[in-house]
Amino acid sequence: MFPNNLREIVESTYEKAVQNGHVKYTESSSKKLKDVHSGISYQVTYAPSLQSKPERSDADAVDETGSSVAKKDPFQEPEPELTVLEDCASDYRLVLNKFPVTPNHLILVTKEYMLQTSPLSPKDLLTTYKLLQQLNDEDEMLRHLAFYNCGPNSGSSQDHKHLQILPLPNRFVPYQDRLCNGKDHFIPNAKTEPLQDPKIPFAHYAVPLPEDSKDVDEDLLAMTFVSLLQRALSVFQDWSGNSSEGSDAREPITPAYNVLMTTEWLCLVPRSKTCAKTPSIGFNATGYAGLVLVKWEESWNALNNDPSVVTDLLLECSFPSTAGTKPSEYHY
Ligand code: B4P
Repeated sequence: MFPNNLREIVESTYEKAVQNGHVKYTESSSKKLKDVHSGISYQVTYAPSLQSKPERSDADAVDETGSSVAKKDPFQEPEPELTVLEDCASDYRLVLNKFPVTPNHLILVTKEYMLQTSPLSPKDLLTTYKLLQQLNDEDEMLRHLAFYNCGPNSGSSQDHKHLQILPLPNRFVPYQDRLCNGKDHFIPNAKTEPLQDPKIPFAHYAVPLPEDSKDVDEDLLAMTFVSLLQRALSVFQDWSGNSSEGSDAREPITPAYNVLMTTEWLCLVPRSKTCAKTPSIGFNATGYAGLVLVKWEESWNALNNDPSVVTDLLLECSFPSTAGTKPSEYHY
């Protein structure tokens, strides 16, 4: 499906693009932290130079004359210097992230314009899985995380459908690894719930993927994804007070979620908002693997003083865990 030397192509395209200024790499410092209450390991990355980067805006941009111009879609015609594969499984392009904090950060972009609010298709899922397989290197202990920020509250800033792929930090163990380790693949159904770590306070729906990659195909990934999406949509249904429980009606929240995938597991996290207030931190899907990007010194200090703050902030931007509760007949 992909060239055997894909990693070399990625690395050489990246090095060239940094040298010629097409990739704007952000310097940062990182620290590993552990929240002993939830058991989550975090890698917190501090990048103060991103403070000046504007937050997501749905308004049109303004040109030098002050006139409104339509927000540009950077994935419509990706810069050739950032393009790793012009054709990826016919429907996609593989490009470098123009503003990475981690080297070799990739984006899988649909050739045809599709919305970032649409669910992942069977082909999106299998192409991503195959890319992860191709990029991972057991001998070098190199693993990758793929993620999809779906909907504005999930931390996405671009509306053209795209998944992202990041090398995981060396020896970093996301909590999903522990949760899924040694367990067989299953498709959650009315009787079997996806895995959630009872010590983690926010909702996170995980399923181990088959150990033998030959068993992984579009159908298996699509059925697994849909079963996780059903759980996430039920969270929004309950939130708006439409469930049989008759909880007080609340302001509805537009459904948004993060999808996280490695070759070992698939995980989905329903999201309520992008940014936590105090201390101020925005999260995309990477946060829900334990990789946290911090732009402000006050936030960096607060997390270093007490890593359990990260878990509290992740909960603030998502929903409480549903571990141990059975779905009702009214759920999706
Ligand atoms: P989105 O899904 O829409 O947004 P995002 O990755 O959350 O990044 P955002 O833009 O909100 O930036 P943030 O300050 O949170 O993805 C769109 C992606 O397209 C972005 O990654 C953007 O860089 C990229 N892009 C925009 N214009 C482009 C162009 N012309 N060509 C190619 N790519 C283009 O984060 C700043 C950076 O750090 C982002 O790259 C983000 O992905 C990365 N990041 C965030 N958390 C991280 C973590 N924990 N570890 C490593 N990197 C992290």
